[in-house]
Amino acid sequence: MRIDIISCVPGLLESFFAHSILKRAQQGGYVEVVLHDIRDYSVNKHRTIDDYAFGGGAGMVLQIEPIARCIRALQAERTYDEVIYLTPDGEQMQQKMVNSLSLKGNLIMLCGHYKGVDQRVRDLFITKEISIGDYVLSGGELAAAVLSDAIIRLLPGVLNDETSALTDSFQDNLLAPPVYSRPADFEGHTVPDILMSGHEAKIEEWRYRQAVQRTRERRPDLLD
Ligand code: 6GU
Repeated sequence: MRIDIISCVPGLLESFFAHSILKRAQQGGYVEVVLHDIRDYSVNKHRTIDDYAFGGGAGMVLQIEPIARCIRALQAERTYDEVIYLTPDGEQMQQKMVNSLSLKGNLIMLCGHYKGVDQRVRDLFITKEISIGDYVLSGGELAAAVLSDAIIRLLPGVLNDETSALTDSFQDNLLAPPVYSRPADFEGHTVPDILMSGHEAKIEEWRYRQAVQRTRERRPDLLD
């Protein structure tokens, strides 16, 4: 999989992709993440990428020309399964959506900024619009980081223990059960006996019941 992220502040994302699991995923050849600066595709010598909104109103709008040039340059090199625009008025990101995107080949993610992008970018180039929740961020970069992270960790081989993504919260509409590690006794606070019993089937059953209980308490909407 290759993910091309188009942004006017790509520097925001550089260190994010250079660490931990995302770094290993790229080094292991499971994914290639390429950041693009919209300004590099500006059509004038001042390298401008935004302008006032027609009809007036506050806020600048990202213009269509630099973005069109960038997307077209990418599409001339390879095919993309989706051209995603990260925007608070998009479809809300869910694990199911992430699972399906993790099965795709190449993705473009366009990060909005200011008051948004010229509507014609969305009409002409975008195949999917995604929001990461009902709150407003100052740009789409963090949303692109969230979406990329959620996708990349699902790619086969990326996680050390391949089964661990299967036991994530949300993967079966249940929150994950509690986990414990050493020491078995921290200042009198002990670990549930069942986890120390070595009885695998009983431990699985306990975890399942904990997951259901936690979901009922915290996210009853998931059980509907
Ligand atoms: Cl994708 N972008 C921005 N700017 N704000 C958001 C968002 C995206 N998702 C939730 N809030």
